[in-house]
Formats: sequence, structure tokens, C-alpha cells
Amino acid sequence: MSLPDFCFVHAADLHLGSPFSGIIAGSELAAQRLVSASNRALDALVRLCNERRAAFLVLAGDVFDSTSVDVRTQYQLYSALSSLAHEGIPSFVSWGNHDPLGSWRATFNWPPEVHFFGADVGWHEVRSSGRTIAVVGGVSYARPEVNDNLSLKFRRPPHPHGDHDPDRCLCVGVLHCNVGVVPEHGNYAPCSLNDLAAAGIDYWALGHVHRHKVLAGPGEGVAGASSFAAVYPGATQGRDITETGAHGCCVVHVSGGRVADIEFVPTDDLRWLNLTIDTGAMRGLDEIVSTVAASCSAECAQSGLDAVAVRVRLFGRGGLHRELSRQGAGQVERWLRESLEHEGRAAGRWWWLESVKDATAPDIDHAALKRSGGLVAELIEAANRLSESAADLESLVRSIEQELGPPRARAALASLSVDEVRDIVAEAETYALDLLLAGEGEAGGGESA
Ligand SMILES: [Mn+2]
Repeated sequence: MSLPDFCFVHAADLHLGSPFSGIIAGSELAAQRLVSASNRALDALVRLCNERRAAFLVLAGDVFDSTSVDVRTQYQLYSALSSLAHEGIPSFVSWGNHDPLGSWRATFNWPPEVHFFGADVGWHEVRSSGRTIAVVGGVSYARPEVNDNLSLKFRRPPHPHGDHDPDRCLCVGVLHCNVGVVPEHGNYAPCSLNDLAAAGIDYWALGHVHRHKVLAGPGEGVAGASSFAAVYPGATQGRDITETGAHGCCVVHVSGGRVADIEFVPTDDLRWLNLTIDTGAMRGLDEIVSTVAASCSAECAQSGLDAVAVRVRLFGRGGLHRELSRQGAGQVERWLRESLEHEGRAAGRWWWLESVKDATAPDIDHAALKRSGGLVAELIEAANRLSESAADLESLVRSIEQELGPPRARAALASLSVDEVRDIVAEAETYALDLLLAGEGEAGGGESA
């Protein structure tokens, strides 16, 4: 008799209890909205497990945002996993670099269906109608910085039916790690896809990378090893502007003891949006608001969600440049944030401006100015020369670096890409031209009061 088909749910990086301290500075209300989005993602996860009658739930690390999240946050997890236990759905939790073993943990009467992994790989069986349908093994971080290759500690355990049993059950490994040593993620528990292949595990339930990524799908794997799946479900809720797009978890469908399908299901409650807007053809500032609002509205329609946090970059030559630069960055940001909030409320939505960058430029005839000679021409010439040569940009950075005292400032400078330096040079050129040409085009503006 073959094993029954079932599904389970795999999530990671919930980061519950994040204070969103970087955002509180901009708006305390926005930070609160983000906290509630993270909490609602947990609710969505519980709902999904129940709706799909999941055989179990796996959480692969960074469940909490820090080693000392408050009791309210910890109780939320207790309440969520207890309610699943009450429905007969066990859960398996590993702790990652944000919430390692030794973090402060409130004491609760956890139901026996909730399992926490320790510093050594532990294995649990999942049984259904008297048969073992899966074995789930996992490990937690003993401390925040784990540089060992934890994947090497995993070995498929002998199955109660024996490995030759045609009904061989599913083997799941739960690990918070950086597969392939991807540089933009903290290099915790680094390992390779070959390491994962060697363990004889059918499904690697990974955590750490906040964007959903299937490293190996059903029936895939690496050459020479039996097939396996390895998946990052991504964070359950995008946490900042670097985490745009849908965030959620994976429903893993198992048939005949094998992974048959991996289904991504969004659990997020708020989307981050990056907008680049060309103001070149705009005739009034109101068009900036209506363009941002239209994009937020489209994002809501597309995602089915009510909340959008948006970062705006304005570019383009023309009349709006002078208007924007005379307001100053702070004024523009306040105006656009308030206007967008208002537009959102009117549409029954929650729209929040994370930040706005004014990269517009004056509508000036570079060629004519260059011909006119003098300081302005020299400035344009120098900026052009710099932007065209990556080597010149790099040597500019090096010479500034030598002038800088604080190591942090030097490090920040060294981290800039050539494109970023080119942008800064363009901004400096615009700023300098604005100052040099100030007043020349202002006559007749009629708004000096
Ligand atoms: Mn994380």
C-alpha cells in the first residue's frame, strides 16, 4: 500500500517583533503599519495551514527579529503554533542568526506537537493513520554568527520501514543557511548545493534569503546524486524597499513519498514599490502626485492588497526642476508623503512614501553653454570627461578617500559602484550649474514674495 498524498507548509524569516527603527524616524504610524503587516503574515500562514489541511508546518529560522523580542511577540508565536497543534498540525521550528538559542524566551506550556530544534541535528517523525509519512530534521544556531557548514551534520536517518521499502517516506531537512555563499546575504552556515545533495534529504526547507528561490525543484538536483529539492520560501513579509514584490511561503505537495510540486503562496499584507518618474514632460507638480497614486493603485489592483510603501526617484529636464529644488528635499518629501496619504485614504487604501529622491536637472542647453566659455563651460567639460571614464571616476574616489579621516566614511566611499559615483558627479554638476546660473532664468517667474 503506498503512502497517502499530503502537503506541508514551509516558511522562514518571519522576523516577528521587528521595531522597524529605520522607518520610525520617517513615520511612527508607518512603522506600526509594518509591524501589523508582519503579524498578519503569521495569521495568513496559520490560515493557509488549516485551509490546506497541511500535514505539518516548518519554520526555517529568523522567526523572531532579535534575541530579546517582547512577550507580546513571543505569545503570538505560541498562540499561532498552539492553534495549529489543536487542529492536529505539528510544527517544527529552527532558530537562525537573528533568534539563536540562548535568546530570551518567555515560558509557555507548549503543546507536544510543537518541536524546537537544538544545536545538534534532531529528527522527528510525522505520523498519519498509524504510518510515518515524513521525517523532519533540523538544527538551530547556537549563537548569532555561525560560520560552520551545518549542512554537513545532516544524514538521512534510517527509516522505520527500512530504506528498501517502496513506501519510503519523505525526508525534510530544516536549515537556515547561505547556499552558494551569495555575497549580498550574511555568510552564515555557508554550504554548496553539492553539500545539500550529499545528505540524502528529499526536501531542504531553507531560510535566510528573503526572496523566494527554488535552488532545485522536484526531480532536480545535482549530477551524480539522487534527486532532491532545495527551496528558500523567502520572508513572509517584505521588510524594506530592497524587498519588493510578493512575499510568502511554500506549500509543498508530496505524492508517493516524493516532492511533486512546490507552490508559492503570498502571505504579505503590504507591498514595497520602487518608482522612477520622468518629470520632463510634466507641466505641474500635481502630476507627480497623480502619477505616484496611479502606480500605487495599480500595485494594489495587481496584488489584491491595500497597503503600499513606495520609494520615488524623480528625473528629467525641465521646468519642475527649479520648483523642486527651491522647495528643498525635506519640503518635497513632506508634501509628497502627505499628499499620497490623502490620495490613499480617498481610495480606501494605505499608501506611504518611504522617500523621494529629486534627480531632475535644469533644462539647459549644454552645447550653447559650453560654447559661451568661462567657468560654466569648464564645469560642463570637466563633468563630461569624468562621467565618460570609469578610470577617472575611480581615481577621483581614491583621491577623496585619502582626504577622509573617519574609517567609516572611507568604507562608505569605497562601497560605491562606478555608476553610483557617476550619479553623484551628475548631481554635483546640476547643483553647481543651478548656483552659477541662479537668477538668469528666474525673471518673470512672478512668484517671489
Ligand atoms: Mn532573515
